[in-house]
Amino acid sequence: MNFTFWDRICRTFNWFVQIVQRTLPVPVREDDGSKNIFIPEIPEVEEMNQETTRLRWLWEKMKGYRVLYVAACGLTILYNILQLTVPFFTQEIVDTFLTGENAAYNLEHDTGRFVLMVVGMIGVTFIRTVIVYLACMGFERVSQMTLYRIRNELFAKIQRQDMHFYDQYRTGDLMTRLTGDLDAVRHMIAWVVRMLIECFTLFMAAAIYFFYLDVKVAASILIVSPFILLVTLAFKRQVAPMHTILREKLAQMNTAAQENISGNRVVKAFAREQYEIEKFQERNLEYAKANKQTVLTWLRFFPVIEICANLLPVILLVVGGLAMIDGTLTSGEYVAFSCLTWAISNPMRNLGSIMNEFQRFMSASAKVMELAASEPKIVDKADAKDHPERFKGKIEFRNVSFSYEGKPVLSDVSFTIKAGQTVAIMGETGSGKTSLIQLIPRFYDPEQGQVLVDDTDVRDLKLHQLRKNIGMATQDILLYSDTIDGNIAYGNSSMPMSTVQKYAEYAAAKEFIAHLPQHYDTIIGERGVGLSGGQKQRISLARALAIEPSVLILDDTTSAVDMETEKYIQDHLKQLNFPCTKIIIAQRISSTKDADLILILENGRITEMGTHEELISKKGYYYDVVMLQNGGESIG
Ligand code: DUT
Ligand code: MG
Repeated sequence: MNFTFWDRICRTFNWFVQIVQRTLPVPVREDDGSKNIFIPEIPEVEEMNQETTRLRWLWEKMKGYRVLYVAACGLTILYNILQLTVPFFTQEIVDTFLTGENAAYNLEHDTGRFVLMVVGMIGVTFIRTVIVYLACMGFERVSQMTLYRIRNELFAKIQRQDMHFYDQYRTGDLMTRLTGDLDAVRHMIAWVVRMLIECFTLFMAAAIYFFYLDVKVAASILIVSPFILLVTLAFKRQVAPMHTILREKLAQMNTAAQENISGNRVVKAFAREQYEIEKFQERNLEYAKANKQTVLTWLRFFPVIEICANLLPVILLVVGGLAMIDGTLTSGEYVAFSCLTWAISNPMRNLGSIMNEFQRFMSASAKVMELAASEPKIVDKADAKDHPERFKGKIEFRNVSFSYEGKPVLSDVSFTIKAGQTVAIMGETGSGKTSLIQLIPRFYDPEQGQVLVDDTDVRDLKLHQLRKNIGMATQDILLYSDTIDGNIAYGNSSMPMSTVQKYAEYAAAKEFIAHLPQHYDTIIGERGVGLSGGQKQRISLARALAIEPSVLILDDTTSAVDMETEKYIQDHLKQLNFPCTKIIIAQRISSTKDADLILILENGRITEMGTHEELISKKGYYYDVVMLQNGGESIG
């Protein structure tokens, strides 16, 4: 009988080994129904290194909550060990009071002990519930607080990034990192680790107890566990790249949704709703397919694990039954085994889900860590000069050349603007006007040459001090969904209302604000929805003026306002009650003709430079523009 039994075990072993071998090969090409997803081979050592690095990073982020976390882990171990008390009590009750030789006698004469055991069982269950509750509270608190900390850190990181970063990352991808990816990190702290400890403790405690009860039966039951471990490890390897793909598909879907929602006006203008719906459906389908692929991977392993888990009661029935017939196992011990087979099978079943979530954490944490580690290229020098006082506003470009990712935009640009002067920049679209002014507040650094403010290279100044002195109304206007007052006072939250009103008047915004339902308290929509293009430009101008900057940069700020309003704004700009150097990018001669200096940019080079009169007499680009705008007559 025994020989047949072990023979069967050996045959089962061979069968499992074959299944595992069949599931192990990587790399493989998985058919997702539309296109193949290539699963790359990940070197084992590198995989282990990545896992340690990410877990170490997580541990680092849990600083301040580590004691609580370890306590929660300890409580998890404790309540799982306490699970064993139930079969222990059951075994005692069955053997002593229900099935033993003296069961009836014991029950009659030792009722106190019987009651004590039943009460003990209930008491331990109650204590276990309290411990489970405390452990869950601990895990939740640590995970939420760690998540809160990481999210704040990431947001601060994003805030301090430079333009290169924003050129590189898309909003939808960043949003995925701040939401879905971080949730996977939280899940790791709150669920994966807890389940891992739970499974391990339960399994080990049950295994030890099994061996204490009967070595042969215990060994027979536990023989399947190494297979489960192998199968789970094989699954973990195969599912790892799936999660990387899944996460990418989610980010792509989020990006599509975000870009579409923020660009909804363009969609409507071109009646492209159906096209956009189909585009989104495509991304959504890709994400669903990647999800399905991941689930299918699990489903290939699932039957093996399920068969193993379901084998346990059968093994117990056969081996335990035989042992009982042999008289080496009591009924109580059999019941104890029976009560605890779930403590072996459940961890086996759960291991797959745990590995799945662990791999989700791995791909998500890679994205989060990448963001956390990214450093802006444009930062303060270690020995940056302190310049707390107001800047005078002298600006100089010395042989400046600049390019975007290797694409030349400015070449050898040199000019000087004295403090308090007004300079106009003109040039064809794409000639580099916006790029040029972006070098002054160091949105980008030049590749060659120097940009100097008050005779100091901007790279030697403190970014914060430099930018505080520059008021900018950008070409692409972004207003916040806040009140008109909040938008104008954006540069300084404690700005008095009188200042807000004064600069709204300078920017010719006073009148239309007076017609808004709540005047300065009117809340405008995202990106200034509810205002006309010209109104938005005027709020943006008022916002730049309100910080009373040393250098005022206006990039096409009056392009959408009528000639009369533009004249009004120009007049007010001439009479500002604070010293200010003005750089005005404009296409209309009316905006540029009174400037102290006019620069003409062509293909990133300054081709003309001088006053209105000087440039007229040059009869170049400026002269042509003047003639065009005045119907063939030059204005003096
Ligand atoms: N460019 C890039 N990447 C950017 C921005 C611009 O490659 O992020 C290119 C487009 C263009 C050149 O740089 O060929 C100059 O662009 P800029 O915006 O400086 O031109 P502009 O003179 O301000 O044009 P517009 O009058 O249309 O505002
Ligand atoms: Mg521009």
